[in-house]
Amino acid sequence: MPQILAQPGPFAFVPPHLALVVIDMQRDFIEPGGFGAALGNDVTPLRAIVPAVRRLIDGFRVAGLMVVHTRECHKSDLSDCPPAKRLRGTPSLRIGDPGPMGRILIAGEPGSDILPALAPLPHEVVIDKPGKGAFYATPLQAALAARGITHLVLAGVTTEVCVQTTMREANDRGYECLLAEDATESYFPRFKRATLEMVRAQGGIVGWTATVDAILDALAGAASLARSS
Ligand code: C5J
Repeated sequence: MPQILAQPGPFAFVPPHLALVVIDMQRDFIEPGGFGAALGNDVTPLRAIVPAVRRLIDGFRVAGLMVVHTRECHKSDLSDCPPAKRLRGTPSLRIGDPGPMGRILIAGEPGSDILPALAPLPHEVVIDKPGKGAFYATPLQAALAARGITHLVLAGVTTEVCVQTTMREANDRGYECLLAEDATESYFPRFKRATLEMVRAQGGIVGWTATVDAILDALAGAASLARSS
């Protein structure tokens, strides 16, 4: 069985059952004027992972494996945004308020778009999610089940919020999960470091972590194994 060189140990997978889930690489989190910036964050560190996320997506596409993209966004009438979520944060610019990229975190507004460099292909699954986790109130589990997916590689932003929440949701649903270390980022470097440590602690209590290079090497190795057998 192919393996990714990971921590706390090798991550074994069978290629057709492995999918990539790219979390919330949206303008609202990564560009100035969106939700992330409205919360007072410096968004520039998040932009730095775009090339690594792109390499990962390309590797999965070349291998013919499933790629899923998620977007954190809400209906325009905010009926799927509980006040407990909307009223937290900065009063000056809340979810649904007009901002430089349209209404903040609202589906269909320019800010909720995935960055053009990482745009989904027409056949790829795009999940709009009202929560931090990608399984809550979405068809993600059904989409993965329809393709027989059992193993997930996760990437995207932010590491300790939507990425970690999704990874924990997936772990509880029985998926084997690996977080791509250099294809995820946080506004807070120490939160990213802590998340990576938490995930792989205690023998991989939430899953595995590995670099993009290690993941791509394993995908290439699996492809050459398939060709030679
Ligand atoms: C946040 C996310 N940080 N995509 N969303 O609110 O991590």
